[in-house]
Amino acid sequence: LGQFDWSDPFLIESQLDEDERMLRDAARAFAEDKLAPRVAQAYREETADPSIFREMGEAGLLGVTVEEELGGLGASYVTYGLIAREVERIDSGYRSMMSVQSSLVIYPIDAYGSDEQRRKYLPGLCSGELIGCFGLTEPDAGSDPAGMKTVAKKTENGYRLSGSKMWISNAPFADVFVVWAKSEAHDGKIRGFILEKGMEGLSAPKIGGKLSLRASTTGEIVMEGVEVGEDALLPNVQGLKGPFGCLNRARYGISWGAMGAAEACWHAARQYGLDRKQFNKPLAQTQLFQKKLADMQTEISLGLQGSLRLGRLMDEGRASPELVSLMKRNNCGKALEIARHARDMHGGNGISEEFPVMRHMINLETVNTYEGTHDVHALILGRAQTGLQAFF
Ligand code: TGC
Ligand code: FAD
Repeated sequence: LGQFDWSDPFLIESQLDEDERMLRDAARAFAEDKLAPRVAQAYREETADPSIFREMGEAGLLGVTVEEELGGLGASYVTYGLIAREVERIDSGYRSMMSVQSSLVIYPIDAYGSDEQRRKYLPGLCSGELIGCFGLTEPDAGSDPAGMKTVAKKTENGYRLSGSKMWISNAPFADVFVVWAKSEAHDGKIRGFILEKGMEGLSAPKIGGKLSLRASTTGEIVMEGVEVGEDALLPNVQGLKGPFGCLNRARYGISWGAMGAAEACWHAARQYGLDRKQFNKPLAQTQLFQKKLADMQTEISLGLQGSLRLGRLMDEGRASPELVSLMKRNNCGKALEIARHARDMHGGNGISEEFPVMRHMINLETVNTYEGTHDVHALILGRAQTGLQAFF
């Protein structure tokens, strides 16, 4: 039998190819050099530095699956997941900034856009010179996006959009807005539109007072009769499968990212337990502490192995949306539980910003809610195995 690697029991490292390892290492170096030094202050002051997008772009972390000619790397979905894990090891908010840009803005323009739209927006979005946001959720339509009220009315040369979006990552400093609306000219079907900063009637006020994901900026999108041309419509998709096609990719990335945050908490708790003595012995030499570490190790190893399998299936074009739900739900829920334990294992120090555990714990509350809540993904899986929908 082989050697046990406590930090990588399934030997995931040996299941990656050389390119995947190289890009993962570059992402890790970027996260440690550029993100880790800023995170405590960004979190405290609830500010996201928009120049992070350009830095991520320079490091090749945006739109990695897009073809090279349009600014991407033509890399695999496994690579995308590995990058999400490294970025979220520092903070879920930074991964959020990245995954919205890559999966929710670059992806729909690439997959559903015209050649002109792809050429116009993708190079700038991949380099981080342009910042994107994705507007699906509304004040009265969260888990049930089919209930959206935003409408696009036909005009002589295009469309007029009215409505508002809520809880939109990156919106306050976004240049490019991918917005979903019911289009009267298309029998009320949901269509995607690309809006640009500065259009008349378009504003994106910041949502302040967030107690979670404070290193990422979130806002509303307010559309008061925003006039766009025919060229703003994403021509190649209609219906909810448009936004859900994007969510499949983002949810997959989150399944890796949440495990990155969980690993950060696990490693921090292990080290803390080795360093801190109570009752004349290291905390790590107590049975309760070791049980918690064993549970963390087990769930993280299984979660990472599951995400890797899902990534391989995505690269082969064989992944189902339900499997994405299973991994997003499992890994977010498990990561949140792990972060709560890690916080506890740090004792009083666990509430200090000097240690990352409480920040991860609070962030993971959001990660467990957005992109489909833990319970909504349970209903998706329940429907898939009983044939009975229990949403309404
Ligand atoms: P349903 O009847 O199930 O489906 C309607 C149409 O959509 C298609 N579809 C999908 N297509 C591709 N992938 C998927 N995952 C799909 N899920 C559904 C489906 O085939 C159908 O197509 P068609 O052609 O037959 O019309 O729709 P429903 O209204 O019953 O949906 C229910 C439910 C709960 C599954 C769904 O609405 C849901 O998943 N709700 C959660 C909403 C959500 O995830 N919102 C995320 C907003 S974006 C965000 O949070 C970004 S945060 C990012 C960050 O900062 O990192
Ligand atoms: P609700 O749908 O009102 O759910 C409230 C509770 O009810 C949850 O526990 C849910 O599980 C439960 N529930 C709902 N329906 C059912 C049911 N049928 N049966 C049983 N229980 C149910 N959205 C975007 O479009 N773009 C973004 O960039 C974006 N970024 C976000 C960033 C942050 C920081 C946050 C917090 C949210 C973001 N969102 C974004 C929105 C996010 O996707 C929604 O918050 C999420 O989908 C849940 O919707 P809701 O908040 O309206 O909750």
